Amino acid sequence: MDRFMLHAMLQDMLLARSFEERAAREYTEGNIAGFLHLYPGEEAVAVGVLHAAESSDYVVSTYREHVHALVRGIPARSIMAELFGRRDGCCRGMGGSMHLFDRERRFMGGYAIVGETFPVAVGLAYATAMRSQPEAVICFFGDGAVNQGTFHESLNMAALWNLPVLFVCENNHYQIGTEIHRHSAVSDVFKRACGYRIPAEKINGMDVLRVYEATQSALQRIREGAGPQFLEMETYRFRGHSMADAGNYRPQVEVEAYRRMDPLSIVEKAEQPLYPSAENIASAGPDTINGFSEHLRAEQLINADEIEQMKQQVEQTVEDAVDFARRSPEPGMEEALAALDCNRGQEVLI
Ligand SMILES: Cc1ncc(C[n+]2csc(CCOP(=O)(O)OP(=O)(O)O)c2C)c(N)n1
Ligand SMILES: [Mg+2]
Repeated sequence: MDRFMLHAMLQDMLLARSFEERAAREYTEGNIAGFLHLYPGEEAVAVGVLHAAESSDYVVSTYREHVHALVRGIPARSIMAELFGRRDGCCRGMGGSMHLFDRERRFMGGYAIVGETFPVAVGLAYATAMRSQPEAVICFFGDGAVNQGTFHESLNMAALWNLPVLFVCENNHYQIGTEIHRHSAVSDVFKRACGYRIPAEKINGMDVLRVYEATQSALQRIREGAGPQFLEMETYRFRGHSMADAGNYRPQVEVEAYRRMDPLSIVEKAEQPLYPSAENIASAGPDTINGFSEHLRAEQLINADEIEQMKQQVEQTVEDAVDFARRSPEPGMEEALAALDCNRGQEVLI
């Protein structure tokens, strides 16, 4: 992987973290209403997967989708304005945090219903297959979604029809407050794909390079006609499920241990254990500076000044996004009514 790409990945991870932490602040100040599900801790998944994708691929995501949208290239300004419910947001302020959408960038939505992404992705993949295009559909979902009926129906159809879908499970071990072994009979999520003869792999989702490589190979197989592929990304959210959830059901030691595996700072290539062991916690030490950026520095692929510059750029981008959102007007009733009507008689094959 070239230097330029590594820098872009680091920059996107820094932007993602900063954007989300700022969104949390704006929420507590009352500038963002409704639900707000944040992504800190999981950045390596969105960044690794979407850097391996082509701009012609489609992306479908959940309600925890701001970072997928950002990495896909939707400007921070129009995402922040959407969170603020303003007219200059990517859905003109009428979608909000859980419903980002950008047809031009083939970002086919955040969806609030758990398991809703599967049939949407399969439908898109079917359309793609009918047109014989070398495009893939990337379908993000959480570990909680694999217990929905849509998961099984969609995987079956995708395999049966050899559709170009990459299923990406963001296994952060929790479905709101319920830990995976309490909600799923099989907690190795990737094993479920075997039931539909879909090749599947478990990946360390805290390691952006590993995520990138695994995605690149899976997408290549899809483009060669191998049909659907499945990647389980083991990751962790540092915050609660949403801003309404303090996440107190998790042992503090667990949160701390995962923070020490921060994807922005991870250096080890080895697979991380499913849950942090006592040795893991003890050996992690208090300092996470030996990180992804440290790894790039050690390889002489970046220097301290460049990292500092990147951080400043990211802060400016986020500040500018908030400023833009604040200045943008709210949509009016007429626009809301027009939006309700806009699809009537215009069903199209995308
Ligand atoms: C069909 C349905 N049932 C319940 C909910 C309420 N709900 C919202 S998020 C969520 C947990 C989903 O967890 P997971 O899929 O692991 O995603 P994560 O939030 O961890 O990213 C639930 C149960 C919903 N939105 N849709
Ligand atoms: Mg989860």
